[in-house]
Amino acid sequence: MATATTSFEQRAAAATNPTTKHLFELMVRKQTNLAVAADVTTVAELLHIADVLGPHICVLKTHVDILSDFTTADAFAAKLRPLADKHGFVVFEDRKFADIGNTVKHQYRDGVHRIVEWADIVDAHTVPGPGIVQGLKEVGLPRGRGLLLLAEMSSAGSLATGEYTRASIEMAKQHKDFVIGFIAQRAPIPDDASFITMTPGINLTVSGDATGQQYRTPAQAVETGSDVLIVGRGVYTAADPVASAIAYKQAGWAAYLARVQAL
Ligand code: 5BU
Repeated sequence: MATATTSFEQRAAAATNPTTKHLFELMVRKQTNLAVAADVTTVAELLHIADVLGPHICVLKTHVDILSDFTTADAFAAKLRPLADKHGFVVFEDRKFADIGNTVKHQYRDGVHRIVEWADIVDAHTVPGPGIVQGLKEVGLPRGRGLLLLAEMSSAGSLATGEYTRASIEMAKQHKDFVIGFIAQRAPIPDDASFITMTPGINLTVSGDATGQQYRTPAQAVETGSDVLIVGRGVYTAADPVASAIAYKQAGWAAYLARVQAL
C-alpha cells in the first residue's frame, strides 16, 4: 500500500497499532487532517484551545514544558483527557526525546509531567541510536501508545537530512509495533502506508519567522506525502482562531482528497 494512493479508511482498516487505528478513524469521521500546535504558556489557554478547536482537529500537539502553571499530571490529565474524548482528537506531546534509553524511560514515565499518562503520541530524535526507541517502547507499548521519529525538521539548516534521515527510516522499520510514523516534510517511506507522516512548518500566508522556521502551504505538504498538517501560530494567533482552523482544515482535506482521487 502506497501512502499517496491509499485512503485513510483503508489505512485505518489495515492498522495494527491502536493509536494509528484510532487516529485514522477519527480523521475520516471528522474529515480533518489538521493538528493544532497549542504553544501557549498556561493550562487554561491550552484547555480553551482544546475545547474550541477540538471539533476541527485530529491531533492536539502540546509542549508541556512551556506551561508555567502546570501542577500535577493527574490534574492535567483529568482536564485534558475528557476534552480529547468529547471532541475526538489524540494528544501528541512534542517532547522530542533525545537521550539514552534508560533516561528517556524516566522522562516519559516519571518526573512532574508523567507524559505517558496523558499523551497518546510522543516523538524522539534518532541521534542516540535505536536504544532510545527501545527505552520509550518499554514504557509506551504496554499502554498502547505510539512514537513518531524525527526524520526531518522544518527549520532552516536542519542537520536531519540525507544519511541521517535514511538511518531514521531504518530505525522505524525495526520497531513497527511502536513507531507509528515520522515527523517529516515528505513521506519518508512513500510505499508503506502503515506509517503516518506529520508535518510542521505549515502556514497559508507567511513563508517563515525570525528564528529559522520555514513554511509551506497545506497543499504543498500533502502533495509530498504528508498526512497530518501541524499548524501553530497560523491558527492560535489569528484574529479568529476557529475560522482559521476551519480554513486550514478545509485546505488540508481538499488536498488529501485530490491526492487520493488523482491516482
Ligand atoms: P508554528 O507556530 O506553526 O511555526 O509552530 C510549529 C510547531 O511545530 C511548534 O510547536 C514547533 O515546536 C513544532 N515543530 C516545528 O515547527 N518544526 C519541526 O521540525 C518540529 C516541530 Br519536529
